[in-house]
Amino acid sequence: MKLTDKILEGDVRAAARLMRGIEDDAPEAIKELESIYLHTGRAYVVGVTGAPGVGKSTLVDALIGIFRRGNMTIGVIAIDPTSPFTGGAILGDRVRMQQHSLDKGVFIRSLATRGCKGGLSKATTSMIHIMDAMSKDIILVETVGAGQGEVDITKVADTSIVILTPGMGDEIQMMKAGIMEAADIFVINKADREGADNLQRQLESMLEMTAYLPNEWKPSIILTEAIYDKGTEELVAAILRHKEFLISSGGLDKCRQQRAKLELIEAIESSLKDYIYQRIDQGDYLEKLADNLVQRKTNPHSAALQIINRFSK
Ligand SMILES: Nc1nc2c(ncn2[C@@H]2O[C@H](COP(=O)(O)OP(=O)(O)O)[C@@H](O)[C@H]2O)c(=O)[nH]1
Ligand SMILES: [Mg+2]
Repeated sequence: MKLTDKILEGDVRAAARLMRGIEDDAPEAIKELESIYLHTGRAYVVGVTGAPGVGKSTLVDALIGIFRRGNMTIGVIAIDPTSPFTGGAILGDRVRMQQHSLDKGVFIRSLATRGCKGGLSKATTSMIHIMDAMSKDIILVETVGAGQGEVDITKVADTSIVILTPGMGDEIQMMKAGIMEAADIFVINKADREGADNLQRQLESMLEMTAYLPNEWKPSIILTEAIYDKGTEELVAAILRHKEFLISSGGLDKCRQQRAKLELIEAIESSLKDYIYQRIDQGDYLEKLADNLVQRKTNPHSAALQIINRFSK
């Protein structure tokens, strides 16, 4: 039986094997994804973003519990660029989420950020497709930061959650990173700590400065205490409200069209690169052009155009 068929039946080992292949950039795995893709488009993707230590994993863990009680199946992708696969944070995530490890309705996968030639955003998209094909209803993607580094989670998530905590000064950082526009839901986690009200007021006044049209989503602000499972039901309600909004406003279709276009553009770029490299590599064409660059006989942009002209004939 083909790997795809097994994955469609929910075979966890087959899925893990394909994911490993994707991380290794194995050609068979990439081929397999072509058939996987045709069985995707059902899952709802929720991005959970925030600085290290704000409580993303704790919150994801709580969300899994609530969604499972509602009989939804869950996929989790944990990405942490600061630690390798066996490193502290991810190991911690594993241990924390272990209570769900015997639950067949939950599939958790950490994504190593090193040694993935295809790029992290491509790998993340592939993981999402595989979990989608496994018929997971909700896919939670935990990632540090947005708009910085390789993974721009807002590009792959239907609902983007940005987590802040009182008194960390990350409010300011987040605003700088342009994260304000990216959040569909703001979570103030560790609301048991001093300064939560203050942070809430800051966020509210920032949102008030933005003029939202009646057909636009105004981000929600939810206070949580993830370790005590407080505010988490409210967060799930906010996620479902946002989902309903996207469906009724036609935003979900638009969002998915944009995402498909983005994936197409990425595929064009990488196919084109492969195609040209394969042909160029047969001679010392690149070396000669590089020599010309060193001697300043040409510039990289013109040299690139020269290559494109040569291969478009
Ligand atoms: N006081 C308090 N601590 C929390 C809360 N949520 C998480 N933590 C703690 O914050 C630390 C970092 O949590 P973690 O989920 O690993 O953060 P991540 O790096 O964003 O995934 C852990 O020690 C958690 O127990 C909360 O609501 N209140
Ligand atoms: Mg974490």
